[in-house]
Amino acid sequence: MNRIILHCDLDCFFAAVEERDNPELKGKPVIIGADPKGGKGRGVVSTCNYEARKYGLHSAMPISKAYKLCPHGVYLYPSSKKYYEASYLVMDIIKTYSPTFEQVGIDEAYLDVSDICKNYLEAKKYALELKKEILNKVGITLSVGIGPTKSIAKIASDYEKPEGITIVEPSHIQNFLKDLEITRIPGIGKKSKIYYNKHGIFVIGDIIKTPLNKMIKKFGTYGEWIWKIANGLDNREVKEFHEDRKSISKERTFFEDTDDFKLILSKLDEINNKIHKKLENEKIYYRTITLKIRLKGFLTYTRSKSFSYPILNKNKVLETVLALLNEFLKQNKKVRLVGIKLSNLKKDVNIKQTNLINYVEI
Ligand code: TTP
Ligand code: MG
Repeated sequence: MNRIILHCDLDCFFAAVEERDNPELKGKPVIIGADPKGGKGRGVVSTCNYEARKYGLHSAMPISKAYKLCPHGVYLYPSSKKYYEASYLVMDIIKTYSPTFEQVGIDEAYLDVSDICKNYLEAKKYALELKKEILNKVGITLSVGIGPTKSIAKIASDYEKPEGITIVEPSHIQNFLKDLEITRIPGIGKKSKIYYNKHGIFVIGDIIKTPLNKMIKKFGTYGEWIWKIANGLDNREVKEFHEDRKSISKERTFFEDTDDFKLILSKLDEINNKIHKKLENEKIYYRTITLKIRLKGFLTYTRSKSFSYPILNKNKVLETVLALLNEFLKQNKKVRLVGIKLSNLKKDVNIKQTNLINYVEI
C-alpha cells in the first residue's frame, strides 16, 4: 500500500535553541560542546550552527580541532534542560498533525499522514503548516522529508537542510537516490563506507544495480536491509508509543509489619529490579518516581520526585526512593507495605541525550 510518511528533524537543534534565546548570536558561528580551553580542551562538539559548519565543523569532532578551524566561534556548554523543554513543545505540536506519530530522538519524529493527505501535494502543504506553527510557537526551524517509507523520508529530510522540504514520490525513488553517497543511508558511517567502497559500492545507485542475492552474499543481512531501503521496500510502520499506559508500578506487603531497614530496603530493591526489567528491555524512560508506603494501622502515603528530563536509571530510582522513605522511618512506626511507581513515561527519547555529557566530557 502506498503510504505518505513525513520525517521531521530540527535544524542544528541545540545551537538553534541557544540562538533563539540570545539574538546576539545570529550570524556568528555557534558551537555547543566541551569547553575548548583555547584549543587545549578535551571532549567533542555536540552540534554547531550552519555558520560554523562552513568552517568544516560538525557533531562529534574533537573540540580542539573545532577551535583550530574556527577560533572566533562562540563556544557554549550544553544546557540539557532547555533543549528538553524545547523538544517537548515541538513534539506536542507535531503529534497534533497525525495520530500515527513516532518520536525517534530528541529532535526527530515520523508522522504517517496517509489517511490525512490525499496526495504528496497536500502533504507538502501540511508540512509547511507544521513548520510555520513550530517556528511561531517554539522559535526554531526544522527540515521535513516526505516519502513512501520511513527510510526514504529520513534521507529526504536530510537532503535540503536547513529549513528544507524534500518530497520523494514513489515513482521518483530511484532517481532521487541513485547519485547520493551511501553514507546518506542511516547507519552507514565513515568506517562502513570504506568497506562498501572496496566492494565497488559508492553511491546508492550501485546498491540498486546489485541483485539482492549478491548483496546478501557479500554483506549479509545488513546488505539485504540496505538493498531494501535503496529500492523503497522498507515496510516498517510508524509506531506510536501509547502513552495510555501512563505509569508502571509494583508493591509488596510484608508478612509481618516491620521496622527492619534491611528488609524494607531489600523489598524495594526487588520491586525496583522487577519494574526495570521491562523498562530496560523496551527502553522506556520516566520522569517521576513515587514511593508508596503503608504504615501499621493502614495509613497510606505517597511521596514523589520529578526530574525535568526523562531518565532510565535503576540506581537513581533506589536512591530517590530511599531519600523519600527517610521521612517515614523517622516516625519509628512499623511498615506494612512498600511500592514504587514510575510515571510520565517516554519511549526511547534520549539516546543522543544520554550520550551527550559523555560526548562533551570525553
Ligand atoms: P542531529 O539532528 O543529528 O543534529 P542537529 O539537529 O544539530 O543538526 P541537523 O540540522 O543536521 O539535524 O542531532 C540533534 C541534537 O543531538 C544535536 O543538536 C545535538 C545532539 N547530538 C549530540 O549531542 N552529539 C552528536 O554526535 C549528535 C549527532 C547529536
Ligand atoms: Mg537535527
